[in-house]
Amino acid sequence: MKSHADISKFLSYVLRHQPESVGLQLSSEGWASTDELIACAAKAGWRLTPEIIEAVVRDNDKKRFALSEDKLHIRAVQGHSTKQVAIDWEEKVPPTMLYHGTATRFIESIRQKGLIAGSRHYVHLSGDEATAVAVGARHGKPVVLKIHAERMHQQGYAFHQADNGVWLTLAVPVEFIAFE
Ligand code: HQG
Repeated sequence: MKSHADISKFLSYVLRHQPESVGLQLSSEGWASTDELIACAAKAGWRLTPEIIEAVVRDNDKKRFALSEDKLHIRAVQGHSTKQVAIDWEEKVPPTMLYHGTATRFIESIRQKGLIAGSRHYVHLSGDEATAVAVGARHGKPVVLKIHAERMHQQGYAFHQADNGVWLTLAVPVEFIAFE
């Protein structure tokens, strides 16, 4: 019996990163047909039902997924790396400061190159420091970088906010990062 956490990891993998690994097609906005997801997952050994999917979406700790109103489609709300997806985000004015959680081992490289998205489509930023600490701890000894988001925005850099509150921007040049 798979736990909701296992199913959430599987959904993150196919809805953000490797839909083709189970033969799934996503729209450019990231949506998959729920029925198709269930069929593709079944072939990969995952027994999902509309009820299980709804419960996983509802109970997910970070609200990683969204169902369409009619529940016929599902998507990950951020975090994508797959080329199938290119979300046409609305721009949003960010708060004065945002936070990026990373690990101490990346700091030297970040000092040189700024924050880069790597395999994902965007650099992920948090509105609060506590979330950033948790994000950084996934990679090692956490360190929180303060980002001068409002100043970036004033200089023409675009920001977006996913439905679960995560802030996204393509890259953060070094001059907008406060290392302390
Ligand atoms: C680092 C999770 C060296 C960056 C979280 C990060 C988030 C650099 C790592 C979401 C660098 C990429 C995303 C540079 C950036 N040199 N390292 N120039 N620029 N980095 O996992 O932000 O639980 O792709 O600091 O909560 O850690 O999956 O990004 O450490 O919202 O829903 O490169 O994933 O959400 O790592 O996490 P990631 P992230 P979920």
